[in-house]
Amino acid sequence: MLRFLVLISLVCLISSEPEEECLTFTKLNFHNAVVGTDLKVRLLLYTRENATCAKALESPFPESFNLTRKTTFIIHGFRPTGSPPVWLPELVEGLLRMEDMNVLVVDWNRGATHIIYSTAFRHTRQVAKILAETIDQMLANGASLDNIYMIGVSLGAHIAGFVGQMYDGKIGRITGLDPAGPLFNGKPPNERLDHTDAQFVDVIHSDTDFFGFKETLGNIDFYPNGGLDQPGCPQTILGGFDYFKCDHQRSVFLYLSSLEEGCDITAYPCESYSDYLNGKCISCGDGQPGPCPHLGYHADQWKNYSLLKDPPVTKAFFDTADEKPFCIYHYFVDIMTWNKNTRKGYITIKLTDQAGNTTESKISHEPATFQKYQQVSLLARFAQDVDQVKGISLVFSTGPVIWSKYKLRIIWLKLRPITRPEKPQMCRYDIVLTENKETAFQPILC
Ligand SMILES: [Ca+2]
Ligand SMILES: [Ca+2]
Repeated sequence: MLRFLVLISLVCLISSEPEEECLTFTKLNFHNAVVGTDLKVRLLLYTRENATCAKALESPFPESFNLTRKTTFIIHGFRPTGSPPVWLPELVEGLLRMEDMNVLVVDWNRGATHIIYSTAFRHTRQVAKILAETIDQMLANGASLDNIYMIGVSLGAHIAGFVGQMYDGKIGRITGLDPAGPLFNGKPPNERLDHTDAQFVDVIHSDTDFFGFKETLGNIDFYPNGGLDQPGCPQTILGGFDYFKCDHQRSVFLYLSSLEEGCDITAYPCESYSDYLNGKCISCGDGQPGPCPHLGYHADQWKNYSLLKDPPVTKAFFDTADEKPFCIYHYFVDIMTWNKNTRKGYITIKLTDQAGNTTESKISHEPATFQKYQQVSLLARFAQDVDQVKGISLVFSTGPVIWSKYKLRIIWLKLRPITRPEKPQMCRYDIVLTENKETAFQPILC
């Protein structure tokens, strides 16, 4: 009996398929970064059929590489510690969930891993040339440039730009996630990513004062929270390594949230962040009503609007929450007052739903000026939304004082949902606010 069992196991062992090997991203360490690495580029192919187990993309191409599908390249940046990017698996998985496509992870960890940034920088043109060789082969096998999408992070964004340039800007789309600033700031368009490098170029700037590029680079440039620093990121060196990379990396996490359901980040075309904060840019479409651009994967839905402009360049601003999923909800608060004297100050607003859930607005606008019979529109931004507004409470303040010296007499107030315009507008008439005292009331449908 025992012999029989051994025989059966042996037969099974011989007839079973050899286990498929998955290709993984090159793992290096800080020692490699100190010694430095020579450039080596590997392409890891993921499809819905092998969403978690990459195949090497080598010539001749494997059968699973279906060139009638879209192909998305993911190109990372400088790797000062040699570790694989933490966001990589989530990005691959999210893209494959959105669309039946080929995802090609461009692993140039050997070449990007170095403690000296300028060494990694010097490899960028070479990486672009190697990618162009692959794209040439793809084209020879029936692929179309329209179907090529490149997502480049930091240095990777400029690599995508170099590739796009080689095809005269005919590749479908490039997304730059906080494109690298050092050694690129101030450079002419042919030495960096720019809006002529693809049919559509969208860019997220999340660390313009440190690792990121300062000026606009794409057809649409998104500046979350103004683009310099991100909420929830360490403000001091006590935050450790995160202090250096958190703002920069936020661009990737914002993009990732666009691959999730339930929280579309809306951005507002505007000349400056302060104009956005002061509520000057909430209607999209440059005079004509149009949709507002959405950050991330669906940014290309705004392509035709951005290309109407001359030059085809738009800056878009928005605030985010300090953690996943980052989206916030915008409302306009229109107020008409009838005080005899002009009042300057701030309004804080709280919304309550039937169940008693409350959300409070973030206010960082300049003090508003309330003049008799003149409408003031304030932009209120909430980290959470409530489904049905049952209660509103307002506080009027004139500055860092605690007294209740002034009153603000409101003839009417209107709450207009901007992020979710399908929600009803709520109104209230005849309210008197006493400085620094909370006034709560029930609104009615307008
Ligand atoms: Ca360029
Ligand atoms: Ca910063």
